[in-house]
Amino acid sequence: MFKKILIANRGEIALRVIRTCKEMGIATVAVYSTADQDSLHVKFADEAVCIGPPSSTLSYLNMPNIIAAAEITNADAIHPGYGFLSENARFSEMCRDHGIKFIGASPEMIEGMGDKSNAKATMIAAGVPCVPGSEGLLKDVKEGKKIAKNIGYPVMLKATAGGGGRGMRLIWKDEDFDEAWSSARTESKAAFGNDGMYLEKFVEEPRHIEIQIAGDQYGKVCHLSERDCSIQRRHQKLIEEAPSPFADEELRNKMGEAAIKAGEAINYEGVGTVEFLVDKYKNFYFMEMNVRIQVEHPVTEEIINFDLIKEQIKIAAGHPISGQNYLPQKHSIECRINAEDPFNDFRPSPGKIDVLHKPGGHGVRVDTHIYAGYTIPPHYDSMVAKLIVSAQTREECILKMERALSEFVVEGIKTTIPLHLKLMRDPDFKAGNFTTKFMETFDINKIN
Ligand code: MV4
Repeated sequence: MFKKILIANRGEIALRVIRTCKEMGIATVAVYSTADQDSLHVKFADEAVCIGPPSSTLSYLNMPNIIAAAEITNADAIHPGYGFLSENARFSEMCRDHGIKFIGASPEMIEGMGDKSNAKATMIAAGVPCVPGSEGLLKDVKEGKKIAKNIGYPVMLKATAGGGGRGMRLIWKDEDFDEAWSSARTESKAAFGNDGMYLEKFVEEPRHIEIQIAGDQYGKVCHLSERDCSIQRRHQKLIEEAPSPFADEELRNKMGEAAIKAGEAINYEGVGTVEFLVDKYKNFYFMEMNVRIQVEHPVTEEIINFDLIKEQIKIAAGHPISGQNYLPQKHSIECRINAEDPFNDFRPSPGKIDVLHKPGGHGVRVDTHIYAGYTIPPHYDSMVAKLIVSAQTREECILKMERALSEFVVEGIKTTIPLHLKLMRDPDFKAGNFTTKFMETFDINKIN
């Protein structure tokens, strides 16, 4: 087992990893920017190294500085958390070259799954259901139009280097193809330095349901049930839950088996997530594979009573997985609390937290790095806490979340807590009646 792990991240996930390391008897090294000097991850780690100024590019994305921090502290592994360098092939390679274990995917895996068109081709070959569309990249606009006519409009034009909806265009008719093609390519080239495009039939009003998997160094892959992440706004998830209110036992088993096939096809090692689009008929299609731990991993931990970070570290150290699948024993919901004003177009609201009261009680978990007196710096992601509740049924879970949200007091900044309270009281949310379009029509000022 590793003796010392450097955590190349900040905020709640840095703290989350430090906690598991402590429980495993592993020493920890925090890295921090000058804006994060007073952060809890710095205080709770055994050692801390400043890696640069506030700007992420110069600190949390500064690969030479982070490698140097690992070398001077003698860390034998680096945990990247999510975001930042977690899916950076060059960083994974740098770790390998310096004899430091990267607790995440190999450079080859990151590159293979980071290219969406390539990932899709791999999944088709493995027999994982995918949305009908182009076979690989489109050669030119002419080929795109021809395939669109064949599969039928509406179609989705997607950037192979994309993700989070960037470089993606929904096209309803042939006349709109040229404009979508050139603007998507320009956007994609500017954002990723790659303008490769592929095409798919548009899946209308889908749900976003993803399967958590784990694979070990000996070729064994298992699934750990699904999460429903359909409640999102502009590709930012707001609420995640497990199990999905839309999934029955049959869908769960089918999607689980497809995700295992996906993991086996690429010899996946570590914890990962296979994302699917699910239509109203319960047809499901591979969308993307995430080769990192995700923000929403706690809802899976809660329903199967399992520490995913511990599993991730054990797999990286060469331990075998048990090989069995894990089915939901409970229901769990996570609300992402952001320092944003939900009444003012989600405008960021960094600043000093004057008063803080975190909710507690049975089945209530708060993953956060904030404390009373802490100042949220303006340089990073606006997520400041994850409120995770679990109960025997979805109905109890929603009531518990409503109770926990009503106890959560954060003064000094605006947060999305009032939005979540409204969502917990929404009849369609309560009925499990939602798709990825839910937030487009949700009105926070609506009176139920
Ligand atoms: C789609 C789709 C409908 N049909 N592909 C959005 C981000 C990227 N990962 C893929 N996305 C979508 N791909 C086809 N063929 C709809 C979306 C989509 C979406 C997917 C998951 C969660 C939220 C979403 C919001 C808008 C569009």
